[in-house]
Amino acid sequence: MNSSLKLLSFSILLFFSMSCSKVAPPKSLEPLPSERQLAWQELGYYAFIHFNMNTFTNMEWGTGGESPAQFNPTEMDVRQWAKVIKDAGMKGVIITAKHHDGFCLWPTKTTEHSVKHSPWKNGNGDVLKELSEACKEFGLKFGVYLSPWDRNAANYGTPEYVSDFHEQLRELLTNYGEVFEVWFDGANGGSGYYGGANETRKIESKTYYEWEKVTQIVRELQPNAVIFSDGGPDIRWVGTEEGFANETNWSIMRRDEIYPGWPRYVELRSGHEDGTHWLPAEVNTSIRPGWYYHPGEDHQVKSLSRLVNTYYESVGRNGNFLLNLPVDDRGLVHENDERQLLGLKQQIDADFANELARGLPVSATNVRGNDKNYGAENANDGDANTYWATDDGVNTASITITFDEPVDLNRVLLKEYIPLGQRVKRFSLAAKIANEWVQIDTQTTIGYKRILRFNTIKATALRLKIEDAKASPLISIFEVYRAPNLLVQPIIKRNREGMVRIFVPEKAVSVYYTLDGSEPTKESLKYETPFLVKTPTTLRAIAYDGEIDMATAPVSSHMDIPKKNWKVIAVSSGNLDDVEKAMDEDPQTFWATDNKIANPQEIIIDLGDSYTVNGFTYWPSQERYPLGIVTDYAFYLSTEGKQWHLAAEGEFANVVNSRLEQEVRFTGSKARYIKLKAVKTSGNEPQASFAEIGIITKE
Ligand code: FUL
Repeated sequence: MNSSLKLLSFSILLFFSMSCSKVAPPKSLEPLPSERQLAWQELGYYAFIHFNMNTFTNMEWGTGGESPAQFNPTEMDVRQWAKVIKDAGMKGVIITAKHHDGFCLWPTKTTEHSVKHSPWKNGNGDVLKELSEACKEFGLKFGVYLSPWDRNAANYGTPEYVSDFHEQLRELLTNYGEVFEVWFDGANGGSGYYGGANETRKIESKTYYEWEKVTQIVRELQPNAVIFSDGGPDIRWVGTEEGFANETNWSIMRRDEIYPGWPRYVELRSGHEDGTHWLPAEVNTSIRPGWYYHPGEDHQVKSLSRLVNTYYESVGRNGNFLLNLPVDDRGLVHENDERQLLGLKQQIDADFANELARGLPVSATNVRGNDKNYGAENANDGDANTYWATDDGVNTASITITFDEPVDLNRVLLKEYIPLGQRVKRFSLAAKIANEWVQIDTQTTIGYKRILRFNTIKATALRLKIEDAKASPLISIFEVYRAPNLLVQPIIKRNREGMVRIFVPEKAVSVYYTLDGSEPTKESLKYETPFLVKTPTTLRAIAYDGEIDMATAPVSSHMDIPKKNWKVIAVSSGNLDDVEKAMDEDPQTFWATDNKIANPQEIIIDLGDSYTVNGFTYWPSQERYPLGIVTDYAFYLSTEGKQWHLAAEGEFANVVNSRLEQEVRFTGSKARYIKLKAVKTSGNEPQASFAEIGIITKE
C-alpha cells in the first residue's frame, strides 16, 4: 500500500470510529418531553403581570360587578414594563388578559365588559396589542392568562359561556403574534355578579370548559405554545404560591389523575416518580404579598435575600420561575419592585459569573461502552447536548473533577440530558478538602437543572455520585461556581425582655453596630451573640463582607424600654388570650377587639413602672387583608390607672396605604398607665386592630 493510500484508509477508519460509534446510544426512558416543553424549559425565569380591573378597585378577586369606567390608568406605559423585564434578565411575560372578574384588557367581540368601554384612550385602547408589540421590540416572549371563571358573564354556567370563553381564547391566539404560554387558573369560588344575578353558580371543573377543545384551539392557532394549568397538559402548577418547588422534583406525573382544583395539589410540589406524562413545574409567586397592586404594600416588596432564595428554590430545583409584578394604577411597574428586580439580576449574575470546572481533568467509574462519546468529559464541556452516560444496568456511578490547585467554591450546577427522560433518583456530592473526602450534600432528583448551595469550601476535587437512578444516568452539565456572599442590610429584632438579635443571611458576612446613634464601621462593636438593651437606645448596624472589604448602608432601630413588665389590664372588648400580640415586639402578629362592637375601642396597659412618656407608636396590621386599622386615635396617660389625661389625639395620615410604624410625640409627663383609644378605623370597620403598641420615653 502506498503512503497516500495508507493515509486514506487510516482516515476512513478514523472517520468510522468517530462517527459510527459501535456503542448504541442509551435508550430513552419514557415519558419524554415534547419539543415545546423543551423550549419552554430553557426560558428559566420570566414575568407574570397582574394588571386589570382589580388594580383600580384595590381588590384581589373582583366581584364581576365593576364598571369598565373604573379601569383608567393615568400614565400607562407598556414599554416601561418591557424594559424593566428585559433589564431584570427575564425572558418573557404573561399578562392577565382576563381575571376572575371578567374584565377583558382587549376589545373582545364576546362581551361589552372590556377596555372598549373604559375611559382609557377613550375606549380605543388594547393592552394586549400594546404589550405584544413591546415584547417584540424588547425581544421578550409573550403569554396570556385567561381566567375560565368569569364572575361578570350573565351566561356563566351555560354552554354559551363556554363558546364565549373559547372564542376569547381564539382572539388572543390570533391577533397578537406568537404566544409562548397560555395560563389557565384553577380557581373558582362560585359566587359572582353574573350580569346582575348576584348568586352562586357551580360548574363541574373537569368537564364544563371542554378542556380537550381548549387544547385543540391552542394547538391549532399556536402550535409552539405550552398550556399551563394545575395538570397541564404541558406545564403544571407547583402546588404553592409561596415560591418554591420541593427538593425532590420530578418533571413527570400521573397526569390523568389531575384536574383543575385537584385536592391533592401538594403532590404537584414533587411530581410523581412513576409519572406517566412529562409535566414540568412552573413556580409562580408575587414580588409582593398580593398578585395585584395595593398601595398599602409598597413597603412589602420582597427582600433581596427572599428573592434570591426563591430563585434557587425554583430554577435551582428543576422548575421555571414565574415572578409576578403587580403593575400599579398609574400603569407602571413600581420603582420599589424595579429596584428589587435589578438587585436580584445583579446577584444571580454575580453568583454564576465564573465557571470553575470547564475542561478540567475528569474521570468516571463507568463510561458507556468505554466510548468517548459518552465519556465523563462531556459533563464539564459546557455543552448541554453532550453527556456522560453509563452502561445499561449501571445506575450507580460517580464522576470526579480534579482542580489544578485548591479552589474556593460554594455552588454546583447539574443537568440531566432530559430529551431521553429524567432518571436520577438519588445523588451525593463529596469534596476533597485537605486531602480528605468530605460529604457535602445528599439529594434526590436533578432533572433539567439542579443547583446546590453550600458554605464556601476549598477543594482540590469534587465527586458527584449517582446513588440510584431509574436507568443509566445521563449527566450533561456538571458546573462549579464560587458565588460572592449575599451582602444585604442586617435585620434587627428585639424581644419583650429587651434581648436583641441581628440577622444576616450569610455566615461569611459580619455585623458591626453602634448603640450611641453614630455611624457604624468595621471598627465598631462586632455582633457575636444576642445582647440586652434595657434603656432607650438607637441601634445602628451594618453588614460587612471582609472578602471584598464592602459594607451595606447602616440600618437603624430605635428601641425604648423593654416591654418585659407590661401587662394589659383592660380592653373594651375582644379576646384576652392573645392580647400580648399587641406588645410582643413583632408587628407581623396583631391583636384585635371584638368585630361586632362599634368603635371607639380601647386598650389599657400597665407599664409596670413609672416613666416620663413623651410619645407613643402604633404599628398597623401587616396582614394581606387587614382589618380594623386605626386611622383616628386618642392617647391617654395616668399615674394610678383611674384618672386619665389626654396626651394626644389625631389622625394617622395615610396609614392604610402605607402600613408603616406611626409615631406621635407630645410634651412628656409621668405615667405608669397608658390607654390607646381607636376613635375611628379604616372603612369604619367595627373592630380595631393593633399589631404593636410602643411608648417613647427618650427626650
Ligand atoms: C390564583 C388566582 O386566584 C389569583 O388571583 C392569581 O391570579 C394567581 C396567580 O392564581 O389561583
